[in-house]
Amino acid sequence: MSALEKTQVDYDVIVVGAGFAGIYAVWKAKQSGFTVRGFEAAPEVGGTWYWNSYPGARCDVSTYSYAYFFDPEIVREWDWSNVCADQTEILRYLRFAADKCKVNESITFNTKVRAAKYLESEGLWRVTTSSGQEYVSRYVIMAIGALSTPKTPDIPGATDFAGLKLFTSDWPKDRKVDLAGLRVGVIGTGSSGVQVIPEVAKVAKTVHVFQRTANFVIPSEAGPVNPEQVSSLRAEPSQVRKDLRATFGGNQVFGIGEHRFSELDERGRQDALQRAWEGKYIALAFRDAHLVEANAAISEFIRQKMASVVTDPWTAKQLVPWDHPYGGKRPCRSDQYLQAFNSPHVRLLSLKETPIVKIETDGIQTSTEKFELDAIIYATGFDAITGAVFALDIEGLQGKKIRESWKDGPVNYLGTMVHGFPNIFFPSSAMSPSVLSNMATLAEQQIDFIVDSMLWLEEHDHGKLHPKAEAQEFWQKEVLRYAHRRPGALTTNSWYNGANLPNKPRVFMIYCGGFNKYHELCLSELRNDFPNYELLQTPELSLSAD
Ligand code: NA7
Repeated sequence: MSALEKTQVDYDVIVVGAGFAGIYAVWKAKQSGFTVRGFEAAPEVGGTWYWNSYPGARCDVSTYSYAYFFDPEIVREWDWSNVCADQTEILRYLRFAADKCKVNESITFNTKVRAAKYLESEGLWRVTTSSGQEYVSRYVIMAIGALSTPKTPDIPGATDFAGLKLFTSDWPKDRKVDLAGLRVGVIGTGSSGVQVIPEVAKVAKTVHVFQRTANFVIPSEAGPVNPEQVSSLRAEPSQVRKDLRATFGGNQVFGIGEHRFSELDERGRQDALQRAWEGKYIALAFRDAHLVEANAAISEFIRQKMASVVTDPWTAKQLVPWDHPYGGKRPCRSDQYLQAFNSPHVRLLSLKETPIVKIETDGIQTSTEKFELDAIIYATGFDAITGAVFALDIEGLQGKKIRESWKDGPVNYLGTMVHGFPNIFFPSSAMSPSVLSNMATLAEQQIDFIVDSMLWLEEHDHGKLHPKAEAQEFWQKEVLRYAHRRPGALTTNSWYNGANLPNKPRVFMIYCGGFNKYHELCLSELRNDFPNYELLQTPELSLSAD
């Protein structure tokens, strides 16, 4: 009896996760003639937009780009209420898209995948859920997200607190959280903290914000949608899709400065900065905004703007990020965050000056003061990009675990496939344009690349594909080469490079060569029969030493 006869294949494709990428993956794979099963830990679709349901949660990429464009009907039938939609609206949108594409029937909800093991002699994957059920497939798409494994609070006494403990990354869904009249502490001032703090300040008796590192906070692009813009998107969605893939960031930008930094005198630079501020394109105030000197001018301009909003001089100084350039950490967007600190019941604590000593049953003790609290909100971030991969037990050729392959940091080729792990794909993961691009555009582009790769394999005797070790090494160098060019990428403590977790390898995990370039590289593999990959036939023959 042959190996193939021994193991029954349940599905051609297993898709793990039902966020932006997972929903599209299930649809696209089905459309392409594959049998598909999706697994999702949550009770419904949404991914990030399901879990992060804290008050104030909002996308800071505009809905003109942060949306699906594969289906003209979705584009034409959905009306966004805001240029930057909030979490409730994006979740409704994803439900709508999933219904429209009839993907729910192909997804098993409330089911976490625990492990995926490559059955080498059969060339198949065995996927195990946390309840122990096993399914065998020929391909696996790990659409598990880049920011889906929250960081556990690493503060002494965190479990002792007897009051209300809330996490922005897992906000309660079964009840309305009422913070009215409560004394609330918020730990963390990244995008989630910046968004939740003003909302909490609207109802709480007091808000104490425990800040470890200040972040750049610039005005939001949120506001009423422009009907003309919407009409133009609806006219030819497939063209929009193409156009987005030809941009540097996978999104439409609000504007870009007319001149290079180097062409202008000091007066001209200040004028350009002010124009960009008013036009909401401050990050692109100059044509060469990516250069260190231009970035330094942009950073300084934003610092001044931020400080000017806050009345109390000490608080203003603490809220301004002096220790990194703009873009070194993920910039936050809000029109209410800095302003909230002008309210008498909102107080900033700088953990650089007075660190938290411990959390106690009734509050937080810093090195100088005790704060009695009714609720603590943790907005402390994620084990970004690699966390979701390591949360699974993934075993490839010759029993090698992905944990082992990635022990010094993630390695892959074109951000989707890992040497030694045939026919398993990782969209939205490490070494892709990832979180420095528009994740919705990326989801569609990567899933197209992945499904086209699977179709190519179908035409090549159902072979198994994985990148060559040398292609992976090349890509690692390429990611680093572009990181060197990005101000602050290698010098700032950020979750972009693993610095937000102790013992995490310090590796910059995002490809910054541009979405357009990335897309072209993917297409070139498809057009040239995957020159940087190894095609294995069952039984597997080789795994290059790495
Ligand atoms: P972030 O951006 O990682 O922010 C987490 C914040 O929590 C950040 O200010 C951290 O300070 C702070 N933090 C983490 N651990 C601690 C401890 N132990 N003590 C004090 N402060 C701490 O996560 P977000 O959820 O805000 O945003 C993630 C992304 O989600 C966002 O960029 C969007 O893409 C959506 P630090 O900077 O590490 O000093």
